[in-house]
Amino acid sequence: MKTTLVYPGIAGYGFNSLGKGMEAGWVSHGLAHLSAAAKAQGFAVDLIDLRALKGWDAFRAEVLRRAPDVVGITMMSVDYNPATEAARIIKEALPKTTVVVGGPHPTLDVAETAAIPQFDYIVTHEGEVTFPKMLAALRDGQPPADRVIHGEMPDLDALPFPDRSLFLDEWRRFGYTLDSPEVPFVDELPPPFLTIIAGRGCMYNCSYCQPAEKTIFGKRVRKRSPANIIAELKLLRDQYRFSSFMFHDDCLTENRPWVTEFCQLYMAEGFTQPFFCQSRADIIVRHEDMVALMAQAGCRGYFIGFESGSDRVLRFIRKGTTRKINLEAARVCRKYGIKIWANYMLGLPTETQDEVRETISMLKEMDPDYYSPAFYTPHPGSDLYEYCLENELSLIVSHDQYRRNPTETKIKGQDYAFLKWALEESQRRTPRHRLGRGLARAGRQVRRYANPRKAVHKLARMIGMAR
Ligand code: B12
Ligand code: SF4
Repeated sequence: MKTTLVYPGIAGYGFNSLGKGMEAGWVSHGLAHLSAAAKAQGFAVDLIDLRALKGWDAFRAEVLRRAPDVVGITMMSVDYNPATEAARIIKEALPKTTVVVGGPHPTLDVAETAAIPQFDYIVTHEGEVTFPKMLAALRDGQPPADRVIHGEMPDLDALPFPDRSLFLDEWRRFGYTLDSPEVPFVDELPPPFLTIIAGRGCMYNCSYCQPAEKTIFGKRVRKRSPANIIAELKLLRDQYRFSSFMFHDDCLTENRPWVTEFCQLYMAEGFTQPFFCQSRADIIVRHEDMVALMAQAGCRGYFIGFESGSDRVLRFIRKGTTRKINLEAARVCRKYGIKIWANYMLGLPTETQDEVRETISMLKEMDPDYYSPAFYTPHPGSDLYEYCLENELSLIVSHDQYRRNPTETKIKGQDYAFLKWALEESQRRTPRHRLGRGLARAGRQVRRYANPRKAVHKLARMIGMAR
């Protein structure tokens, strides 16, 4: 009984994109967990990662070569087109193969997923308990009676660690050799770099996101214990000698006792590798001592969803923060040497140009280390998506457009020429900030390479005196 999992994440960079940034260089923890759970029950599992292939002909050839009995496809809303095309090709090439789909989109829009006849089974919610049970039932000639199956919620600490080799072996087969298991993305996180996920769900209620997460993972946030994470990190240290890593959790810092215990264990076990995680401005301001502890343990950066510099817009999206809190959070991060990866959105429904300008001025004042702007994109499963549908505001015509990248028009009534200007302006540093950053970078050059000439040149470039 052979099982092949399919990762269809090519909506962003297309085929043959492996290694080109986060979207094309990170493993899917969903599939890695499914693989580990199925292997633990004795099933043979491999992977076809569309990002590693040259095109659909190559996919068909891979499917025929492997001839799996069961294929499991994961699917975010943005993956709908490649995931359905993959299912179509599988059924055409191997009509007897059972195709199972799961992931965020099948959970959030069961009806649309069920309308695709090539999906024999649709598993909603979490898959680690249910998928191996399905495989056993199929192997024993007793296929499940229902086409749509509600996945059982697992005990996270009881799960085997995610099977990274599923991805890494497959990538290696395609000649992808990097000095890192996953693609690093900032100077502060040197290779070998890895991603890890400590829990599921989020207790907050931002309208552009929820209730999607609560629908998929349940209302209560569940975390692996700090000891369980440390055990995985020890294994990863032995296997990959990682130099840095990043937590994928939606908001790692929401559970203060968990964070405290993790940091203490991390330091006690002798880990010094730097890491990034996601946090929120209000948490950072409220728990400065926790920020200090995290910095001491090795946290070098927070991804923070500042989203807007307008209090009216922040209320509208139920962010639970204010412009003042956003700015204060940035100050706290600076104080403890934590880099700021600023996520923010432009072109939200009801947002005026004056409010967009408030976001620009907030970013100028904040001077984040990394800018991560998005044109607001309505995502299925969120309240703001429903609002956009009810008010006929969505300009999205294909699932491929469910990307936050600021390249396409998304919302009726927004002036995208203005938003493109805002996008650039929001990232333009003031001369004072440019100079400050030039000095800091030059200092780093001197320290890192002991090369004062290079450092002086870098500084001259920063202030526009050299090319
Ligand atoms: C890490 C992450 C990323 C990473 C890595 C993604 C990856 N390769 O997994 C990066 C940064 C690349 C990323 C990018 C994007 N992401 Co993202 N991401 C996440 C995040 C925070 C964690 C994912 C994760 O590992 N979860 C934990 C695992 C265990 O859960 P899981 O993958 O859902 O899998 C479980 C079940 O769904 C199910 N399952 C999944 N697949 C299958 C298959 C079968 C056969 C079965 C039986 C079961 C099953 O079983 C799994 C185990 O229980 C989630 C939010 C979240 N907390 O999940 C958002 C999330 C998945 N991302 C989201 C979005 C919107 C995006 C982007 C479109 C954003 C953008 N840039 O525009 C891109 C799209 C990338 C692409 N495919 O082209 C949305 C998806 C919403 C939707 N309606 O689809 C989420 C839910 C966040 C949110 N609330 O908005 N993302
Ligand atoms: S946007 Fe972030 S903080 Fe808000 S509900 Fe979603 S995951 Fe939680």
